[in-house]
Amino acid sequence: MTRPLPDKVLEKASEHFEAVMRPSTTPLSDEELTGALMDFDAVLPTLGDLFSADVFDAVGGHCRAQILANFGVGYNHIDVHAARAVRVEVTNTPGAVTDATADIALTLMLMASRRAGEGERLVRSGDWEGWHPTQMLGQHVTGKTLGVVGMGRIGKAIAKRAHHGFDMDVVFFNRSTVEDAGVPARQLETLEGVAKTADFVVVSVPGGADTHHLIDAKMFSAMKATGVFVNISRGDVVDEKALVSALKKGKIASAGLDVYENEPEVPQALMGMENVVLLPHLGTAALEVREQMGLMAVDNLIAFFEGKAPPNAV
Ligand code: 8YV
Repeated sequence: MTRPLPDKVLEKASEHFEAVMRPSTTPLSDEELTGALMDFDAVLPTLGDLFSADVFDAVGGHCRAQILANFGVGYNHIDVHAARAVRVEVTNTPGAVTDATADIALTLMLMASRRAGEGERLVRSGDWEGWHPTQMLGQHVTGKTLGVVGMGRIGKAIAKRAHHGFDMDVVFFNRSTVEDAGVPARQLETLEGVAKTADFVVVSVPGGADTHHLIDAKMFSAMKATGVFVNISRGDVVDEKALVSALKKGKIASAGLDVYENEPEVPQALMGMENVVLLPHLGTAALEVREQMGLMAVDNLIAFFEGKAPPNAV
């Protein structure tokens, strides 16, 4: 285990394996990445541990690891093709992350549209001069249109919350046809269509080469000037420079971000904007959720070493 994980995860892993938990919270160094593959039968990595093709190359024929049981649904930090080439199985933890990540999407939608971050800063600064009828007016949420980019498990959970909780209409873009979005929702043919129609655009696609800068200047130009943009997926899905420029030029009204292109770096320009809500990748940051993710990763290891197909092979 490459990072400290909740106690329950180590306990369960220790019932089945000789489990070692690395005490550091930082990503594995290059040396540690190759060491993990050469010295352990299985690795339970997390976001930030870059198992790139170069790492697999460097290990060459000395790879002892047979499986990388990723802690998290997103596995764009693991080169799955390179892993397969040396017969290393890769698994992830879908399902465990869905509701918590959707909750953070709604948190960002509400905070960005109702100016909650800005308001909190005002109170804490001691400069609040009291209520008046036109103080800090944000945008109404109920009844607006939500545009989801990527209608997978998390996209559907976001749509469900928006539809049932906030009477929102839902439109979405997805590369394949989605027969059942779980709530009444209209699949649009283009990203631009979603940008033009929605009051809130929320991105919930996997990261990696296929979706790199999927959200670009063209997308922001197509959005309404009152539009709220939210990203809870991966930072590299969004061209951050284009986002900064769209916010500066008033092409969109506000943004809520949980993820960034080069975490933990956040563009200085975004830090200076009152209409941007910035969270430190909190998508699944709740104890029960992190326990569930860890237990699911361990279940994958157990199945694998019992000679069965791991339930969440990617
Ligand atoms: C996790 C996430 O905390 O599951 C994911 O893909 O983005 C996060 O919420 C992270 O991946 C843990 O490795």
